[in-house]
Amino acid sequence: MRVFIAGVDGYLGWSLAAYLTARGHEVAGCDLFLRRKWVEEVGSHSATPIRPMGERLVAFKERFGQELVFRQGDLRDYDFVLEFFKSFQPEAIVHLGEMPSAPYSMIDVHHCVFTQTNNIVGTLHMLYAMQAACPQAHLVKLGTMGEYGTPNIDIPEGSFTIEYRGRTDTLPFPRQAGSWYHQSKVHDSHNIMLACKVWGLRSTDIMQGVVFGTRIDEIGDDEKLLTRFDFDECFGTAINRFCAAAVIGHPLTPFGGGGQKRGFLPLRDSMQCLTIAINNPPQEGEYRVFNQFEEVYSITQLAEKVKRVGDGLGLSVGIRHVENPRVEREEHYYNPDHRHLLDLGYRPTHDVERELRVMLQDLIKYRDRIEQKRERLVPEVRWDGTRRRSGFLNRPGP
Ligand code: USQ
Repeated sequence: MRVFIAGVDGYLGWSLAAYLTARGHEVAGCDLFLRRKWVEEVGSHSATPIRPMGERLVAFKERFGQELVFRQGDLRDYDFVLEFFKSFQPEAIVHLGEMPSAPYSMIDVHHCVFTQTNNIVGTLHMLYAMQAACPQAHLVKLGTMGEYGTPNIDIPEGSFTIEYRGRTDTLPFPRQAGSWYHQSKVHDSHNIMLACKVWGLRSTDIMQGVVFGTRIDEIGDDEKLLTRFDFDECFGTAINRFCAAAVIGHPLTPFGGGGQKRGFLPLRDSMQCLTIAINNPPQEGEYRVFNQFEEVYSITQLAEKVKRVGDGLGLSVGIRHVENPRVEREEHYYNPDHRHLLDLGYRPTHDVERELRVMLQDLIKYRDRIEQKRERLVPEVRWDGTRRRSGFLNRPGP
């Protein structure tokens, strides 16, 4: 299949290009290298050293014997998107080209407005370009489990059937995002839903949980092919940050009480799920939603897991709760469905501790790079728009 990946230089995009090419798909992608700039802007770098795209592409061709068709460009430039779709004629389009950080979007008015315009305009351009150049293609759009928030009832996959004043309908489940970033994904979902309805496009909107991991097998041991691994407060996700902290002897930092629950999945499972979605397109005009995660854990449970595995490797891992810079529930009900991918054949990696061991062993090699940015492990960006380093809480660690 011809697969187009927007955001192919990123954590998921680069991994997916390798995963799909190794399975015989023809892959093209674009990127504006904004992720590299944002991480630099917040004073950090990827723990794994990332090569310039030119070198990455040469190493890619050497490993897979097939080129990754790449163009640098901006999804906010409609002509760029349209022209690429016209010439490549993708059968599947995976949209990973968005600003993905909740804290970054909360920094100030400029970061909020940038996040929403960048994400929403880019998605609208892709929808219009699909309609004009490849209306039969399948859009696989990365949304987030965070679109739903943490309601006090079960979370279905996208929609639910509701009875109101004696009448019944199947409607989108309410979205209650907790950051400007998550809210941008809510707006995207609504826009995609409309494009499917009025133009007959087909799309899978993936509500993905928090991803963790340093590698997928397809990338092998060539350092030039590694995907990025962020651990700063904005672009590092919880488990990835905990693993980076563990290898340099910095305490793991559950925010507040640490009872926040989320769905998590390893990078290799994220690749498996996206590929299943690509291989099983919806019908013309169909907008469908997959909740994509392996299991639900609380932040405290995760910190305990990282500690157990890290201690087993001789790392002596500490856990210290810090003041929560976010506005979020720290104790709540959380029970989202995730049947659709399992029905299509998703086989989850149940051995999270094995995955954590691989991650810690990989990161030990890059201890010096993490140590250089040690300061970035404690959060500063607060949801009320101020900036202040969170203090450690006196609460005993678990
Ligand atoms: N958290 C801590 N300590 C840390 C980092 C995070 O307790 O050092 C907590 C946060 O307060 C939050 C939870 O862990 O309750 C998850 O935070 P996160 O930074 O790992 O994830 P989040 O901000 O929700 O965003 C990430 C990705 C985003 C994706 C989302 C999926 O950056 O692109 O959409 O995960 S989900 O969380 O399911 O919405």
